[in-house]
Amino acid sequence: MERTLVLLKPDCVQRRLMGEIISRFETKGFNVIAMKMLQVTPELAKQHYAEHVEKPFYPGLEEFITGAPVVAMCIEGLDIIRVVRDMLGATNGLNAAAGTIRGDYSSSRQMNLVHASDGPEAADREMKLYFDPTEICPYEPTLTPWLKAGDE
Ligand code: FUP
Repeated sequence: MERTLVLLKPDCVQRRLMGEIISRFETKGFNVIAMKMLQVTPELAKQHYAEHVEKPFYPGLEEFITGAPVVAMCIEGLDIIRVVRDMLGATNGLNAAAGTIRGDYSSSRQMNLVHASDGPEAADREMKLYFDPTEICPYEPTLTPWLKAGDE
């Protein structure tokens, strides 16, 4: 089992797409094990996007990500980091394949609705940025035997 950090960005909240997108992860079979709404501060934005802080597009990105509430989620499942990135699609919604979240709902590079960690180290770092360990609520879903064979 693997965990990843998903952020429903301000455009997702403002466009009333939260339920639709959470539903994609739930119907895929992933476990939501932590979730909260918060307003990202400029300080948190700089930590989250540390690798982009010096880039020319960063000021606009910070203005966007701090401009309305976000929903942070920790979700759990097999190979979840890769699978969720695949479910999101390419960064720019105009390039994202049809059927992916960004491909279906976004026409923007900045307003691409959802963030998800891009590897195990990022997932670990980002989960700690948004959640205290006491806020993570793992559980065994009763439908596990109907999601995959026992030897998978
Ligand atoms: P992703 O891993 O798909 O979330 O994308 P990146 O880590 O490459 O970029 C982080 C965020 O910066 C993306 F959500 C979009 C935004 N971005 C811009 O706003 N302008 C750019 O030129 C590049 C990225």
